[in-house]
Amino acid sequence: MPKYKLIYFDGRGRAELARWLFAYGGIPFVDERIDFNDWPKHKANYPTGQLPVLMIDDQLLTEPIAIARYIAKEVDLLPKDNLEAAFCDALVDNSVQVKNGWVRLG
Ligand SMILES: N[C@@H](CCC(=O)N[C@@H](CS)C(=O)NCC(=O)O)C(=O)O
Repeated sequence: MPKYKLIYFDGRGRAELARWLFAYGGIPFVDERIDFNDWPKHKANYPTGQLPVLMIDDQLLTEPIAIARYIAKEVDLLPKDNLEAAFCDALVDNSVQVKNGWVRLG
């Protein structure tokens, strides 16, 4: 099994889904949290200048939903049937749109 390190700020936010999926699968991971006050020192080290990122051994994966989809596959939560999997993607994409609208209002 690869070594996983999830890097985010000290909050739930866009990393919590990944944490839940690791917990669901019983997969150990390093839950590294950066103090937001220190963020300006770190920002340039990340390809998109944003968090979360997931280190998979020495490879770096950006984008919270891509990270969640990857872990969901690793813990065998995705249907094998492509159409069933597309229904899951549609639900996730729709909930992201709802969340984005809510964040904009907040
Ligand atoms: N591209 C990501 C957004 C990631 C994001 O906005 N991360 C925030 C924390 S929740 C961040 O890194 N903020 C610090 C910054 O932009 O400098 C998505 O579409 O979900």
